[in-house]
Amino acid sequence: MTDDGSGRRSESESSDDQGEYKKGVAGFMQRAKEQAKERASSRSESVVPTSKGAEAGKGPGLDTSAVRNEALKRVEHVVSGTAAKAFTEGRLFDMADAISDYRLEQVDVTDTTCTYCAVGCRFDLYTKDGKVLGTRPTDPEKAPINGISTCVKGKFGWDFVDSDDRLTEPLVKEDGEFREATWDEALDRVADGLRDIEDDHGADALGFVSSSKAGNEDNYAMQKFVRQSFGTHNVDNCNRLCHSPTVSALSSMVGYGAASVDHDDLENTDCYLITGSNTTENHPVLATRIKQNVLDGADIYVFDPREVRMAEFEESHYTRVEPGQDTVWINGMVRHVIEEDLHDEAFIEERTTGFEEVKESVQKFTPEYVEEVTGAPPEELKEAAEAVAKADSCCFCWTLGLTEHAHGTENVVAMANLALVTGHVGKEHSGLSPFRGQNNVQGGGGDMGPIPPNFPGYQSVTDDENREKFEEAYGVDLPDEPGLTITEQFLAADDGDIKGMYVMGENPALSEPNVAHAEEILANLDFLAVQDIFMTETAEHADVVLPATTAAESNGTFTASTRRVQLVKQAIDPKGNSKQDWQIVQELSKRFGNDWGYETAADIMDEVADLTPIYGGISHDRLEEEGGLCWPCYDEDHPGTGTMYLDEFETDDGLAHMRAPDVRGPSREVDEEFPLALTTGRVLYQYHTGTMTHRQEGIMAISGENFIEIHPETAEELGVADDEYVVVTSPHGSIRVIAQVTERPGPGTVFIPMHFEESAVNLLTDEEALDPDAHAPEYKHTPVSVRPADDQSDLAGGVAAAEDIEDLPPTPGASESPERPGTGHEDVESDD
Ligand SMILES: Nc1nc2c(c(=O)[nH]1)N[C@H]1C(S)=C(S)[C@@H](COP(=O)(O)OP(=O)(O)OC[C@H]3O[C@@H](n4cnc5c(=O)[nH]c(N)nc54)[C@H](O)[C@@H]3O)O[C@H]1N2
Ligand SMILES: Nc1nc2c(c(=O)[nH]1)N[C@H]1C(S)=C(S)[C@@H](COP(=O)(O)OP(=O)(O)OC[C@H]3O[C@@H](n4cnc5c(=O)[nH]c(N)nc54)[C@H](O)[C@@H]3O)O[C@H]1N2
Ligand code: SF4
Ligand SMILES: [Mo]
Repeated sequence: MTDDGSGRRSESESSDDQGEYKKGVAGFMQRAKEQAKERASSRSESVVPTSKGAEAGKGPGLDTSAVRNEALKRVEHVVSGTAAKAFTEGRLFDMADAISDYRLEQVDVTDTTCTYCAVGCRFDLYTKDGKVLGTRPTDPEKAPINGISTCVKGKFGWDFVDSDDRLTEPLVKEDGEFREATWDEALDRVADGLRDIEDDHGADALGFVSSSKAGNEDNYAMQKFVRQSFGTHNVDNCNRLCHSPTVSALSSMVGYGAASVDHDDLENTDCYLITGSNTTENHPVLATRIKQNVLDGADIYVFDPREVRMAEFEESHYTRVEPGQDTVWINGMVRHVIEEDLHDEAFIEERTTGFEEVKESVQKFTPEYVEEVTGAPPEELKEAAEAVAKADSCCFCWTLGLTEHAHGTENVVAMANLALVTGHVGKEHSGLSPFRGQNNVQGGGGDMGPIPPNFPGYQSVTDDENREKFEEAYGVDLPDEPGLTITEQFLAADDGDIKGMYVMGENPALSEPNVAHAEEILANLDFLAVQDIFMTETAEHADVVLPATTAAESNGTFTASTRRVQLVKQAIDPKGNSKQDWQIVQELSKRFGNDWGYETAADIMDEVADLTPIYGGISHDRLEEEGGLCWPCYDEDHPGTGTMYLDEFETDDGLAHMRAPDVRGPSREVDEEFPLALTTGRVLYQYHTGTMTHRQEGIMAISGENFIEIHPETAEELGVADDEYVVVTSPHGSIRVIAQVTERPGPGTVFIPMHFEESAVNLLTDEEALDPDAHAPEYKHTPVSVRPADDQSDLAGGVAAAEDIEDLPPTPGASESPERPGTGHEDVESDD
């Protein structure tokens, strides 16, 4: 670490480093260019893989036998191959040259953690004069999760940091227009705005949204600000829209709403059951690790309504299921396991409760019944159930395909039952593995307590002892009931019960369900403050906009999907007058009479450790020394916990509690008017509402346009052709997108990604169909109709709210054939 308080280290600090640097960077660039030239002649991999690992077999700890090399090449291919397609040779050479140009001068190198997804890859950021030049693998000891690999976003997705339209000054709205303001003026306006509402309507008329993109320290600060200054628990974040059903099911069944496995378990298990996860596109580096393990002999079973790339992987056993019916096929597997006497009786007896109830409840889910409801062929269901039960170890992996339903919690209950009945929880290389989403949704979105029911570390607000502890620490009285979740905050705002909101690092104007309505709600608030790195669709409605720093300009920690807490280090100075999230919140807190006096993010982590048993032994110093720690880590001598529940579950009686899931299908079935089931999600190149990836030219060139996947049979019935525009209509609105006719979804199911504001898929989704326990929306099932667009003026411009569908004016110039960017769809299909 250097003395300037940032995490930067200089490559020319010591003569040893200097030598290594020349050899390192120069050699790396040379190899990259040579490889690029070699590959330029072959179309599909026309550009360079940039990780050392792409030179197959040279990674640390890897066997260099020919077989192994071939295997590694195949798995690395996904990562480097897609990177190759996303970036032109010119772009890569620019980056190579940018670093080479500086090679005789000082280049700053900072080891840090990726800002995109929760896999938790670490790497070195190369920076110079406030610009991110590129990334390279860091010391593998500091990156046990990814070693030398990163995906296309982690590798190249950094242009947004230096983007011209970054927010660099606080902005206040005057007569409907934003103007720059000093920090003092902007923060005073925020304090006054919030205080006025509190005075007139009470603190419960305020809603706060914290950020899973920001660090643990930022989120700790946010929840403390909300609870201490306003005495409310109305603080939530995007975990609600994502894995809240996972948290709700697992916390009641096994103790913590988190993965029970660590990265080592995930890389070395004997069997995977993966469902509702497009792992290759959304957790790419993890996907390569899984594939490598499968090539080494592990079994893999994939259940998904779409034949995602993990399903196409040669070694995968893939079963297509209808969307929205997961409890049915999972219960069917539980039934078959018990029927075949493959359940783990000793484990069930010693470590669980509820088996008889579960056994009874699954009786009706015969393979034939399962086939009728979900389409899963009986032989495939039985084979998967038997393989999972017989495997020495097994990881049960899921993401949003299970959770984003109006019955997501029940899906996860069913999945946890299967894992428990087969005895695959609480032992090495086995366990429950929800792949978490945002870079820091595990830590910032949950562990740090910016959620209505819990203080940091899942200490319930309804428990008197916990509450007293935090009341004393924060010097306030706090309610003994949970506050409002984000989805409830929007519904309450619609009813006039929430009057003001503060949104840090979230873009609900695009990511909430039924966004036409969500935007209307944001626009009608008495007061809205937004703290972001860009002027988002949400920020446009704000009274005050506060400029935050990106991960490249911040110090702190992110907690990966596998509960591993890792350092994030400041590599460049904040752009303009932007500040780190916790610094902004600390300044604001002063205006409510609470002077926290934190000087660094490390100070905040020390306070977290004091108040939060599962983070009790975590400090920035230890993380620097040990490279990362998995919670629970109770004290300074505790080594952290990789595999959880080895001895007992974290429930009152130490046992896992199975229960019969309540089996419900989608809240609204398809019908004559809306005959197709729409499921929504992501593509490899893009990230959520696009604030970061839309600023990356290379990405936009190949994945710049929204699309809908339609099965050929369905397309024929609808009279829709590949690459032609269609209008998609739900009970909430319509959008116009280009059709990609493909067998990836089944007949009757269509898929649209969530990344594009001009034809936002959330104009179609429903905000009232929520999971009753977790309040997650039903993003994975919306009944829709699809028709060919009449001509190019039909819904040109992309969108219409339900009431505007009848009479749309033609868009000028829309009849000319537009130059369109790619959808990224073709490339994804041909990879692998
Ligand atoms: N490139 C990229 N990576 C990301 C993100 C991103 O925006 N872009 N976002 C991050 C975040 S926050 C998250 S939460 C994760 C999400 O990671 P995923 O959950 O993998 O993301 P989705 O694309 O929403 O994919 C959901 C999967 O569920 C399947 N599915 C749909 N409906 C059903 C159903 O009813 N049942 C079952 N069993 N499966 C179904 C879909 O076919 C798809 O395979 O990704 C993270 N990683
Ligand atoms: N239809 C449909 N909708 C969905 C989903 C789906 O599958 N289908 N998935 C849901 C899920 S799982 C999720 S997680 C949500 C994601 O929804 P959001 O969280 O709203 O999406 P992002 O675009 O990631 O928004 C993050 C915001 O944080 C800003 N930001 C980035 N870094 C920082 C930082 O360090 N500090 C601050 N202050 N701001 C920062 C970005 O500019 C951006 O505006 O979407 C949900 N919506
Ligand atoms: S897999 Fe996730 S954490 Fe790793 S480089 Fe890609 S986006 Fe970043
Ligand atoms: Mo998410």
